[in-house]
Amino acid sequence: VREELAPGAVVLRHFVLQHTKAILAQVASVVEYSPFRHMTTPGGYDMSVAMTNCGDYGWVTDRQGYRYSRKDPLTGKPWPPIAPLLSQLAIEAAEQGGFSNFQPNVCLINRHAIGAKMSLHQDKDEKNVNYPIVSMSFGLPAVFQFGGLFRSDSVQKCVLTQGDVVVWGGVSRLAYHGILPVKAGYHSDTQDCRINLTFRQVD
Ligand code: MD3
Ligand code: FE
Repeated sequence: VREELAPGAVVLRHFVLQHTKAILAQVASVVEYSPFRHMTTPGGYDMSVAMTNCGDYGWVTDRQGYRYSRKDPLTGKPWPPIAPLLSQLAIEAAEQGGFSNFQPNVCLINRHAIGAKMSLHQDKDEKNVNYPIVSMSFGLPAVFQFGGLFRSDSVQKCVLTQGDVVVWGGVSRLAYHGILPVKAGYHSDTQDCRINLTFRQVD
């Protein structure tokens, strides 16, 4: 089932649903090594979403700015590797979205507790925006907002639930997007949160 959300943005509903437990087990092992933490924006605000990474690089933010870093600033060590199952599924999803040459080397893992949100932003810290971003959602549902190339463009809303995968490529790659505050709820696989994985290729 290939549902086109916008030009270049392909939703694969439930694409990784049968792998949920295996994927969340990999997340748990990443988190043992590189824990979730609330990073600080260059403007000095703590993000409500907690993050960690696996891969050759991780996305980080602090007062110095946004960047990809080979080392986890919290542990001083390299990030743990991306498990083969995760890269394999991300590559398969990218293929379904029409990207046959995707080799993710970053997986940013976001944990949204109840009330956590992500304001409208663009993902533009990656050198080559010809590569897509593949996102996988688990646990509590979230309302995802998706606009255009300008912050002022109108947005469409879309609910992302457990096992949904979205491939963001083409003109959608640089579209403004965000997450509304996660509503209170309980999910048997994640308890009181939403987990989102985004796979990126940064060099
Ligand atoms: C559209 N994450 O990590 S996932 C992010 O739910 C991020 O954690 C949100 O935005 C989350 O940067 C949204 C969907 C998503 C991810 C990356 C995108 C949508 C995107 C990149 C470009 C366009
Ligand atoms: Fe984003």
